[in-house]
Amino acid sequence: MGGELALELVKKYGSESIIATDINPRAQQSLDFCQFEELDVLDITKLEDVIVENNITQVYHLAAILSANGEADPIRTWNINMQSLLNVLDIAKKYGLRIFWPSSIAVFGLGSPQYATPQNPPMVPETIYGISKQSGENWCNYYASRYGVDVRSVRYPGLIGYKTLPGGGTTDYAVDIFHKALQGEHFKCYLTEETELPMMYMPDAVKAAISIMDVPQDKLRIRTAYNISGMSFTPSEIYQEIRKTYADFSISFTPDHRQQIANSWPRTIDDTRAKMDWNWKPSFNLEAMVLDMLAHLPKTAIH
Ligand code: AKB
Repeated sequence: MGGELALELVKKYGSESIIATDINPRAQQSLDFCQFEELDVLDITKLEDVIVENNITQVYHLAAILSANGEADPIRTWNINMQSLLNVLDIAKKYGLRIFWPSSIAVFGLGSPQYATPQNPPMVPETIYGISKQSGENWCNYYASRYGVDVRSVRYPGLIGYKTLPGGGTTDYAVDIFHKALQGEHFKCYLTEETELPMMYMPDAVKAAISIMDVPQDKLRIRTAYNISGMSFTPSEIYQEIRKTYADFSISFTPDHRQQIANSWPRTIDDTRAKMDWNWKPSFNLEAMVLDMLAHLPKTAIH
């Protein structure tokens, strides 16, 4: 999501005002439209230097290990996801920064209602990623109420975009499926055909981040993270939508370990509070998203 968010921020504030950072220096190649710093978010000294030297006022802290990859090394996932957030919150407290930090539908678990999942149901996440996001939400709320840190967050569903390949999430199939359709290959889906999950098209995800950062502070009554909804669909439904353009596209379903994670997540999300507090409204449904993906993907270089 970082590259697409940085691009929108450049359109809004100009390239001189935006610094993208990545632990991997090669990321700079795809971020040549703004400033770039090589940065490991666990390195709090360098993080502080970059912020102070460049008079940074807002930080969008996106770095995290996602749900499926996180299970391979839970302690590393916890350390990276939590320590990076704590570094950012501590520096925000010191310099009065405004922070965006994304949470996820992974905060919910088997005990949460699966349809129209409300803002604050029982939440016992099944993955270490979900545990880190839920703890992160509580840290954000704590820094906001105890120190007045202006931190803002949303619970993203699976994100679908054409500019980058997905990176270790449970919802990644919904991006991979487009690449297979375009390459004329058979798609082996790792979830069952009826596994419905909440999803969002990348332009809506970027819009959510930028618009929650623009809302006057007193409108935001939730400082953990807001539920936000885009669309919900099953593998079978997105396949049928893609087949309207690629009639010969074929699919088979062989659930793996990611099925268990998906089973513990909501099917649909109730985002009433986000609508009420900051006028959240997504622009893309399944049909519009598929058409837009298929229009852009063939022309896009994947990094
Ligand atoms: C994942 O699948 O891990 C992410 C998420 C829903 O947060 N896309």
